[in-house]
Amino acid sequence: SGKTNYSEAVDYSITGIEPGAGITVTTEKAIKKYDSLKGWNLEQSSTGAMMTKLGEAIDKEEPIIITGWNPHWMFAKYPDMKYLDDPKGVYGKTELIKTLARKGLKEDKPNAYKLLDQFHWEVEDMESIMLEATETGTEIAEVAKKWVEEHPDVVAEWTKGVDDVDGTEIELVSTPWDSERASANVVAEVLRSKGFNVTVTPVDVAVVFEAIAKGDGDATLAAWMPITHKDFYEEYEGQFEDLGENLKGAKIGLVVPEYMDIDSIEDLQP
Ligand code: PBE
Repeated sequence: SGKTNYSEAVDYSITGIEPGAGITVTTEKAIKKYDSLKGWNLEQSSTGAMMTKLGEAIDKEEPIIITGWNPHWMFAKYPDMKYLDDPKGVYGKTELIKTLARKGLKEDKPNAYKLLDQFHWEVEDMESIMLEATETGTEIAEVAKKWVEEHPDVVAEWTKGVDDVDGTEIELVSTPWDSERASANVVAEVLRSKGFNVTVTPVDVAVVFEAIAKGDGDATLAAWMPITHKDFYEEYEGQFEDLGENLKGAKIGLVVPEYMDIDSIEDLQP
């Protein structure tokens, strides 16, 4: 294609995150679908390890291909990065983050259900929390609490028609990424302000879906669709209630530094 061949320099390897992530599952599909990725492998470890390797590669201007996504602070910290085009559409175009509730939540805890149903925010809101937490080294829970205090008008919309309760327990199940730690902690804080006794449990993606389907947890704000969590969603479809999106404009894909002379997954070489 006339582009630089980086295959040997990166050892035919995409630098990825945790084995259970939706983006990991999706990248395994990409490796099967693209001839350009024949013989490649996805190196799985953790989000923290991937970010460390990304930082090291960028310092030395070395090639690296990561599994990237928005919202995340990676593009704030390293603005000179690009998503590789995905002509086969394996990663989709844009993702929604959806709220799912266990069956029966509406009848059992109508005020919690109403608040969860009314919760939605913007990419910039979620990113501002993640960025402040990482830049200042503050716990996301702390930053989320402050965000809630500073946004009374938005919070008033989420709590419209929600009555105060007296210690009703509610369990949010979530994934361990910063994006979902931000949303879960914000909503937990707002639920607490209405008198709920809230637990946030971070687990693997598969366990999030299983817990909601079996009624072990009350709700999640962490379902990335239509691509990222498709397999999990379809496995349990009909066993949970889909409350619709709480955020629009998320994205997943393969991401590289701008200094790499490629634009598409098809510019990689087997
Ligand atoms: N992520 C961030 C997750 C969802 C949120 C894209 C790394 C994943 O399951 O892939």
